[in-house]
Order: sequence, then C-alpha cells, then structure tokens
Amino acid sequence: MSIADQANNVVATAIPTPHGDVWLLPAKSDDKLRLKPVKQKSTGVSAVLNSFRYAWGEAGVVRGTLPLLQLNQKLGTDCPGCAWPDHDGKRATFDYCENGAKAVAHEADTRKLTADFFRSHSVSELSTHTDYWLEQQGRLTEPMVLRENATHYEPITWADAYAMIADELNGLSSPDRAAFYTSGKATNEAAFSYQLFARQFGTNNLPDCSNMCHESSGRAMSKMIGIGKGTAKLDDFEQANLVLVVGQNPGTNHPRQLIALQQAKRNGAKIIAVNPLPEAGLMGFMNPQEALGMLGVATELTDLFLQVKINGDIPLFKGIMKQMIEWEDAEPGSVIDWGFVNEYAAGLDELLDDLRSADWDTLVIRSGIDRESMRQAADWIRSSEKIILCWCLGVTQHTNGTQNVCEMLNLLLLRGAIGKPGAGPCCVRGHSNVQGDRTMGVWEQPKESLLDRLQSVFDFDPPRKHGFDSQRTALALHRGEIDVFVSLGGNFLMALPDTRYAAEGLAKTRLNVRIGTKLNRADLVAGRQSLILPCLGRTEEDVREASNGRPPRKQFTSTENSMGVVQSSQGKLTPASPNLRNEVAIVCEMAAATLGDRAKNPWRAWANDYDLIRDGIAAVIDGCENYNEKVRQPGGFYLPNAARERQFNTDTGKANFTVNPIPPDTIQPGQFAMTTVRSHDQFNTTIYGNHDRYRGILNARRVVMMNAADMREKGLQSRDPVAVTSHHAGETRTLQDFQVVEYPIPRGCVAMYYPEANPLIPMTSTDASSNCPSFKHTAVTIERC
Ligand SMILES: Nc1nc2c(c(=O)[nH]1)N[C@H]1C(S)=C(S)[C@@H](COP(=O)(O)OP(=O)(O)OC[C@H]3O[C@@H](n4cnc5c(=O)[nH]c(N)nc54)[C@H](O)[C@@H]3O)O[C@H]1N2
Ligand SMILES: Nc1nc2c(c(=O)[nH]1)N[C@H]1C(S)=C(S)[C@@H](COP(=O)(O)OP(=O)(O)OC[C@H]3O[C@@H](n4cnc5c(=O)[nH]c(N)nc54)[C@H](O)[C@@H]3O)O[C@H]1N2
Ligand SMILES: [Mo]
Repeated sequence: MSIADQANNVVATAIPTPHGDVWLLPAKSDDKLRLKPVKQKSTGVSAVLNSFRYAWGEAGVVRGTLPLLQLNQKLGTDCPGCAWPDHDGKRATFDYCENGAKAVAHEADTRKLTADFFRSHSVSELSTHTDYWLEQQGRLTEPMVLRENATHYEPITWADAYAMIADELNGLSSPDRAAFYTSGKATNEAAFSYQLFARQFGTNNLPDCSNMCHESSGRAMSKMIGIGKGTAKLDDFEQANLVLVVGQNPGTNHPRQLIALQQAKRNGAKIIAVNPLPEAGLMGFMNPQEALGMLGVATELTDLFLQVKINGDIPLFKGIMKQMIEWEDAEPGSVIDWGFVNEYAAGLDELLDDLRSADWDTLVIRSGIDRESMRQAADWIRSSEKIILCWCLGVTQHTNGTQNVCEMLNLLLLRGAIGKPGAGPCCVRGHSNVQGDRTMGVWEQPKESLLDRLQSVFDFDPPRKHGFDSQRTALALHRGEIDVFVSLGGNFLMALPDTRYAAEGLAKTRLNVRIGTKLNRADLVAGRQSLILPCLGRTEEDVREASNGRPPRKQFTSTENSMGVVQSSQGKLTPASPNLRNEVAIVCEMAAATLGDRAKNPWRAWANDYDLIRDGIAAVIDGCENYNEKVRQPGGFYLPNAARERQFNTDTGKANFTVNPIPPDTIQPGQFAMTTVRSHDQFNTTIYGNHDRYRGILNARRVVMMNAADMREKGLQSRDPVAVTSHHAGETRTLQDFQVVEYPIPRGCVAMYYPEANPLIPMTSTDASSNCPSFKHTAVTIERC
C-alpha cells in the first residue's frame, strides 16, 4: 500500500518527509494472534524465570545478572523501570521485578548499532519495521547525523554535533522557536542542567512526559493539599486498614507495589480495586521472593473489585460518598472525621450539597456499579481509620482527569486520611525519575520563586513567560513555529496522541536532536536535519576526565522515587561503546557550545564533575541543601512534604474540598469508549515482545479487547479483522487491520494497546486544567474489514 493508495479519511500510515516517506505504523501486520484464558494472578515462578530468560537472552549471562544484583540496593543502581520506592530498611537481594529485569536487560543489550547499520538502511526503509524491531537492533554507539535531503544517517563527531546544535540555536530569531523535551528517565543532574540551559538560552519551552502522564494528579493535589506529590510512604502500607487501587495495573507496571499490598493484606487491610479490566496482579499475587510464591501459592489481593465503566470514576466515587453522607446525616459524627475537617479543611458545605443532590440512578448507570457494591465500599471506608489511595493513568488521562483525582481526594479528606501513619494519597508515578525531573525545575510553568532563585544563583534573567507543554509543543510544531526540537530521552512522536499530526509537525523543524540509548521512530521523522546522540544507560559505568591534571573520576547521579526519597545511582557495567557519554555530560556540553561566555557557571567543568552540578541544585532547590552530602547517605533522604505534616499550603491555608461534576456522556449510540493500556511486554513505546501474558493475548498487539455481548451484537468473533474509527469534533481517524478479541471488559467499552492506538487519539482532546491528553477515553466505532 503506498501513501497514494490509502483511502480517503483513513489515517495514512506513512508521511512524506525531506528524507523520504516515513511509515508511522507498518502497513499490515502478519502476526499470528494466539489467545489464552485471562490470568487471575500474577508473578510467581514463571515471572522470575521469564525475567532471567530475558536478561540472559538479550544481554548474555554476566552482563544480564550483574546489574540485577545491584538493582535498588543502597548505593547501587536505581532501577531504570518504574518509580516505585525501595524499602527504607533492609532490602532483599532480588529487590526488583520481572519488568525491572527486562528494562535492565534491554539496556545491557550486547547488540550494537554501528555506522554500517545506518549505511545499509535508509530512514524510509527503517520505518517499514515495527517499533519492536527498531529497538531490537541494539544499542546506539556513536553520534549520527541525518543531513539536509539525505536518505541515510551518517557518523558525526561529538564536537561537530555540538557545534551544529549551537549554530542552529544561536541562529534562531527567538529562543521560543526551540523546545526542550524531557522523558522521565533523566536523572536529577541531567534534568537540573537541562532546565538551566534552556532558561539561560531564553525559553521556558520545557515540555516533559509528565504532561501526558500525572499532570492531572499534580494539579489536583496542588489545589487540594498544597503540594503536587502524594504523602503515603512505603511503610504506611504495613499499617493501613484499607487500600484503594484505582486505574492502575500494578502487576505489570509497578510489580513491587504488589509486595506492599500483600503486606498490607497480611496485616489485616482490605483492598478495593477500581478498574474496567480485571488485571491479573490486582486479583491475586504470588510473591516470587517468598517460598510460597515460588510454589505457586497466591495471596488473593482484591476484596472488592469495582469493574467501573471507562470514565465512570466520578459517578462511582460520588456514589460512595453519597452513601457515606446518608449515614452521616442519619447518625451525625459516625462517618466524617470532624476533628480533621474542622481544624484542617475548607469547603465541605459545597461538597455536601453536591453529594446530597446527586441522582442515584445516574450514578449507577454512569459508573456501571450497582448500589450494593457502592454501599460495601462506603461501609469499609467509614470503618477504616487508615486509608491509602493509590492511582495511576486510568484516572489521570481523561478530559476530566484532574477532577477524577479531586473527587477521590475528597473521600480521603472526609475521613481525615492524610498526614497520619498508615494513610494518605499515593500517586504512583511512571518513569523512574519523572517526579525528580519536576523537582529539579523541568516545568514549562515554573514558579516565580524558582526563577528568582535561578536568577540570583546563576546571575542571569530567566524568561518569565510560560512555555509550551507537550501537547502545545505538538501544536506549535505543526504550525511550523518550532525550528529546533531537542529530546532528552524518550520518544515524543509515539508518546503523543495523533501520531500522524505529531509526525507532520516534527518534519517541519530545522533540526531535531535526540539523546537516547536505542533507535526509535522519533529518530526517523526528521525535519531538515537530525542528530542522534547516544548516551550511557543507568547501569553503565561513567568515568569522566578531571580538570587540572587529576586522574579521571567515576561519576554517579541521583533520582527521586514516587514517595519523595532522593538517592544516588551508579552504574557498574562497561559501557556498550567507548564513544558514549552520560546524558548529564551531553547536556552540559550542548550548553557550553551554545552559551559560551553568556553563562556564568563553568559548563565544561560541570560536564566532568557532577558534584559541581549538585552544588547548584543545593543552592536552588528547596529541601536539597547539602545535596552532595545527603545524597551520598546509604538509602538517600526524604524531601520535605508539608502535607505529610498536615500543613496545607493552598490558597485557603487548609485542605480544600472540591466539587466535581459528572462528566457529560460523549459516547453516541453505536460508539464505544476506547481506553489505551500497556501490555506486559513493553515499557511505554519500547516493546520488549508481542506477548501480553496475563491478559492471555499472545503474539500480536494490533488488537481490540471487547465485551462478548457487544461482539455478538455486532456479529463479531475473536480474531475477526476490524477497522477502528475515532470520532472527535466532527473529525474521524481510522486504523485498519486490527483484530477483535473477546475480553471481560464492561459493555460499551473497548481497550487497545498504546502506542499502536495513538493515531486514533485526537490531539485537541485534553484535560481543561492539566492539558493532559485523554488517552483513556476516545469515542470509536468498530467495523469488520
Ligand atoms: N513494565 C512497565 N512498567 C511501567 C511502564 C511500562 O510501560 N511498562 N510505564 C511506566 C509509566 S511512564 C507509567 S505512567 C506507569 C503506568 O502505569 P498504569 O497506569 O498502570 O498503566 P496503563 O497500562 O496505562 O494502565 C492503566 C490502567 O487503568 C485502567 N483504566 C483504563 N481506563 C480507565 C478508567 O476510565 N477508569 C479506571 N478506574 N481505570 C481505567 C486500565 O485497565 C489499566 O489497568 O507505569 C510505569 N511502569
Ligand atoms: N495512548 C497512550 N499514549 C501515551 C500513554 C498512554 O497511557 N496511552 N502514556 C503516556 C505516558 S504516561 C508517558 S510517560 C509517555 C512516555 O513517553 P516517553 O518518555 O517519551 O517515551 P519512552 O517510550 O519511555 O522512551 C523510550 C526511549 O527512551 C530512550 N531511553 C531509554 N533509556 C534511556 C536513558 O537512560 N537515557 C536517555 N537519554 N534515553 C533513554 C530510548 O532511546 C527509548 O527508545 O507516553 C504517553 N503516551
Ligand atoms: Mo508515564
């Protein structure tokens, strides 16, 4: 199928670029879909064996197991997988999970991408392969450039690459014609240097992956509790009476969280899961670090599974709270924690009015949850003193994502479940350092206090105008207003909604620069010129030249986990190539080349001695005083969190209740609500394999999970080929050649994999407050093809 052959109104899967046609999704899949029963429990022996198979297969036995033994140990390597915290006390030797092991093995890959590889494959040809294939080709080993009108990447020296970046940046008519994207793996030292560089250069265009992830959580928590971070700590799970897990698939995306849930459960806690899908890890869990788990004996985790409809969370939580208020009204003082509310909270009356006036039938119909189940949840909540609320993307990536989080926080506040042991919001972050990147100042909407501090410490005038977030960067790219686009890691193209629109924008730049470990599709959609700058992975040793004749020194970096603990991380492996640089050094060298004498800090010295960067962090970031000293302590240190102490730094000085309306029903008759999910074999856009083991969907990713009754009604059977069309604001987008799979999902709802489904998701459907794209709710129709 050529571009010209693609029918009208069908999302073309290739676009023209100055370097040839680039495919965004291979034209046809020849994967042979296999189906197995959906699993009811996760982990156990097979998971551990699988992780070793993966580590050994891709990285070789020694390269594979050595970093695994270092993972999440004090003074070891921070896992490059998710942001779940490590235990403050003693840690198990195998304190990692199957998916952390995959992340490490993928990084420790012994295959290499050399200049020869790029010489024998044009950019256009590379794009005919899947994302899986691209990353499977091995580690990037030397800087590569795609020159004007060239069809192939060719090698370039580091010095020439930095000079090219400096020339392009310094030739811009305004610094705001550049944008600097950050993916959440970047370490604190890289992130701090990067935001400083962007601001010294003159722009706040600092989009990051958080804009597409937990931005809604940050907005909701800032408004209601005065800090954009959760308050629960890992040991709170040991004391909790009740844990809610909402819109999250921990068995796949945060497997070590299951150990905390299991511990809570053993200490008598109940667990309520809210999810349209019965995710294996939530239903049952076999701890691979325990003998019983090794034998295949599972802990039943979830006591109450609320199989909510997609975007049914506000009506569900409203229903639960309405029930609680009915009991409170019948017996005052029996439900609301008045001690907490009177002393620490504001705005309760408006919430009570909203709950009292809500209509039961609407709440039940829109949530898909019956009143009895709501009553059961409400009963456990009223009788639990210590409640932890965990959530992830199932609630944040909606047009009402911020309100989703707000409505859940209302529930915690009613019960005073914050700022005391065993309780609190637990915002489960994604990328291993996404929280740290924000702490370090990677934010397109910086606080004035941060800019003031940067100004006084580094003696320059930071730009005060707010910059573009991820979605607004995509819009600006498409308007042709961004000439230089720099990516610190990540895969901006495939992470965004509407892949075609995103690609058209990226193809309009003068220069794209991506710092990464592996090749991905973002490297193939280039404007006039493009640079790939290969960096060390976190598991690799980083030795930097010292100035003034001292011997070269090993460097380390630092990260912050989901619970605000900052600690050091040092790689031990020999780098995949001697020509790799740590991304910290790359950022500093770019800054040195671009800014020259304009910057007062010695960027070149920073590139070789990260202690100097940490001194900068200590001078600028609250809670990071004496950073060099504190970060060297085994186990690191906790950043301050006022809400944890019941100090709420909001506009009222109190924790604010909020009123959150039931979202309008935008799904028309004949349409389905489509959500996107990760399979068990991927890390975001990096696909490790084509199996989604727990969901029993093997060997294919172009699938649509659908309810059996809906399939019957449409005369569809599992494996039937379908076309999926999305509908938004009068526009349609279609993907061909997907297969339908019968799945236990509520009626009227379907699920597809990210990133294959992203071409369907409209760019302009975002949360009103956080501007996070609504990746979890798109109206679609499905037809046999
Ligand atoms: N192995 C692995 N680990 C990862 C990642 C990875 O890709 N692979 N990614 C990392 C990143 S960056 C992040 S942000 C996290 C993501 O972690 P998750 O948020 O767990 O990731 P998703 O697969 O997007 O899963 C969303 C969950 O929400 C549910 N859901 C969908 N729609 C709704 C809804 O309307 N309401 C409710 N209540 N639930 C809904 C889905 O069924 C699914 O269980 O994981 C991090 N960890
Ligand atoms: N439909 C849909 N879309 C989504 C989501 C969804 O749930 N549904 N989730 C969104 C979310 S939560 C997120 S966080 C974004 C993810 O968006 P990104 O963070 O931009 O994407 P990743 O897939 O994590 O990036 C993978 C690339 O990172 C590079 N890399 C790996 N390790 C390193 C390293 O140590 N250093 C550097 N410099 N590079 C490295 C590799 O080259 C790899 O190809 O996607 C968003 N998009
Ligand atoms: Mo994320």
